[in-house]
Amino acid sequence: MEKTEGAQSPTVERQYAYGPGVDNVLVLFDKDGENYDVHYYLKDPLWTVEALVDEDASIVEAYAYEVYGKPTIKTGDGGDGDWFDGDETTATSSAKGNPYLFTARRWDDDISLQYNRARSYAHTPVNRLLLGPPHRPVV
Ligand SMILES: [Ca+2]
Repeated sequence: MEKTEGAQSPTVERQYAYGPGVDNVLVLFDKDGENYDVHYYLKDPLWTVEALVDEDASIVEAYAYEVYGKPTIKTGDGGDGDWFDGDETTATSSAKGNPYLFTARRWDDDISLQYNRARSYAHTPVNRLLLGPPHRPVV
C-alpha cells in the first residue's frame, strides 16, 4: 500500500510492507528526502501492535489498549530509557502517523473509530459497532 502526494507527478510518501495473512503489517517506510525512514512493527500473537521500532531496534512509539482496543499512544519513554513502566508520555494520535493498532486494524484518531472492514467500532462512552450497511471494500 502506498500514499502518494502531488497530482502532476506523484511521489510515494509512505509505503507499508505486509507479511502473509490478513492484517499482518510488518514495516512502515516514510519518505525523508531522497531516502525512506524505516520502522518495524512489534506485535503480539493477535497482531496487535505493541510498538514501532527504528532501524536500530529502539522503540520510537508504544501502545497499550483497553478492552475492545481503544488505544493509549505512548510517544515518549518518560525520560528514563524504559518503556512500559507507566511513566510514558501519551498523545491522542501517533506522532509517526501510524494507523495500525489493535489487532493491526486501522485506527482513525480524528473520530476514535476502529476500522474492521465490514464494520467500524466506535470507542464512545457506549462502545459499539456502528450499524448500517457495511463499508465498501477499500481498493
Ligand atoms: Ca519509562
